[in-house]
Amino acid sequence: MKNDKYPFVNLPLPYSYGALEPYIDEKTMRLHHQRHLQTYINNLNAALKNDPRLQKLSLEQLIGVSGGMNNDLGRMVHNNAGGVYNHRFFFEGLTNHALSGSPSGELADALIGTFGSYSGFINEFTQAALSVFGSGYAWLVNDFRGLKIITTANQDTPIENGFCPVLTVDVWEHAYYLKHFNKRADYISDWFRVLNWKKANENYLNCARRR
Ligand code: MN3
Repeated sequence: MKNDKYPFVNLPLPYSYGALEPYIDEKTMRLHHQRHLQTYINNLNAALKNDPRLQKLSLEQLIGVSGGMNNDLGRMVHNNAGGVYNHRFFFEGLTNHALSGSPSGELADALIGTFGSYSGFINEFTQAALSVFGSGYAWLVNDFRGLKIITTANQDTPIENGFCPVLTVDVWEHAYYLKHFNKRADYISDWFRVLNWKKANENYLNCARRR
C-alpha cells in the first residue's frame, strides 16, 4: 500500500466518485472519502505528531503496537489507524459495476469449497453484515486454515487478530444512509454489485503467499 507511514495523506480513489452509481451514490462516496476517511487521517497524524518512534512505523505496525499501549495515545492510534486501514481496504475493493466481474480463479474454488456455492457465500456474508450491531464491518478473511467470515466493531481490524482480509463491507450508517436510509440489506445487495472480484482474488492470493 502506498503512503504507508507518517505523515499520512488521503490517497485518491482508484475510480471517480460517481463510478459506483447507481448502487452507491456519488454524494455518499464524496462524503465518505473526503470527510470521514480524511478525519481519520488528520486525527492519526495529530496523534503521531510528537512521537518520532511511532512515526517510523507502518500503518499495520501502528495497529499492532497500539493494542498493547493501554493509554489514551494507544486508543487514539488504534482507532484512527484502524479507520484509515479499513477505509482504504474497503474503497480499494470496489469498482464500477461493469468491471465488477464474478468470483474467479483460486478464490472461486475456495468459496465453493468453504460455503458450498457462490450463493451460499452471499447468504452467509449478508447475514453476518446484517448482524453487526451499531457500527462496524463484515469481512471475508483467510485465517491460514481457510476462508472465514468475521465481523469487527467500530474501527477494529482483522489484522490485529491475525486474519488476512480478502474483502469487506463498511456497514457504518454513513456508508449508505443518504441513499438506502435505514435499509442495510438493500445496501449490502447493492454493494455486491460493485465489489471488485479481481482485487478480491489478488488479496486472496497475497494471503496465501504470506502463509
Ligand atoms: Mn466508513
